Amino acid sequence: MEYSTQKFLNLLCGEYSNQQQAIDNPPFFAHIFLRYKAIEHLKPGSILLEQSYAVNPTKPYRLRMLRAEETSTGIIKLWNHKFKHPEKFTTATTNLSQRQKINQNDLIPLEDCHYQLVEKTDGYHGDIEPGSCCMVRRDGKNTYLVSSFHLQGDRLSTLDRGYDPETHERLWGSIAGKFQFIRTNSWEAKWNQSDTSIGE
Ligand code: CYC
Repeated sequence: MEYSTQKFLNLLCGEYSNQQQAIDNPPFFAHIFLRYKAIEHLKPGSILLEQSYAVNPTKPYRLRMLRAEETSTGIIKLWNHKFKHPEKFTTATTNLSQRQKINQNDLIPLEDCHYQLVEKTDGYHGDIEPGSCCMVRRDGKNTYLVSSFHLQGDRLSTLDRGYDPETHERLWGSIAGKFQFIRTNSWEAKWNQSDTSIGE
């Protein structure tokens, strides 16, 4: 893996909470935990992302596999995947034996939803790859995603919103701006295989 990708993943991996924001602004921001955990036995750069509500931390509401890869232009690309059976991996971020059961066949690539990250003087900025249109079906409607991500030190902020393809009206996502997380715990970004391995 490229040094810059490793450096980004070293910073990213860990647990995050937006507790302060949820306390300050309860009607607009649910209290959420994020966990980014290396999946040690998969290809280097493979990360498990878990999102859960603090009121129900053992039942994540979203589970994704992100795979980081550096492009020739120095941009870090994150390939996004969902799980065929997320209910099989609800404790996988913290439970090694459950995590070890994840294999390539459990994953579904989310086409046109790849992310890209650029390092600037004030940290890492990310969004959906330019030119791609990530369609998200929610509440029976198709929407296109507009998303942003910023990681600087122990602060991570995200904004995900879905819009109607015809009217461009916002159909879901935060009304009151970005979710603002603080990293509460850091985890190693380390994989079993060497970088040159072709294993998945
Ligand atoms: C959707 N959020 C998405 C999608 C992407 C991201 C790519 C569409 C594909 C998918 O379903 O995964 C965001 N992907 C990212 C980001 C990175 C990445 C930021 C960089 C690490 O690789 N999102 C949040 C809030 C939470 C939220 C904490 C608000 C409650 O960051 C919600 N994201 C959210 C929802 C969707 C979504 C509700 C629509 C898809 C769904 O229903 O799961």
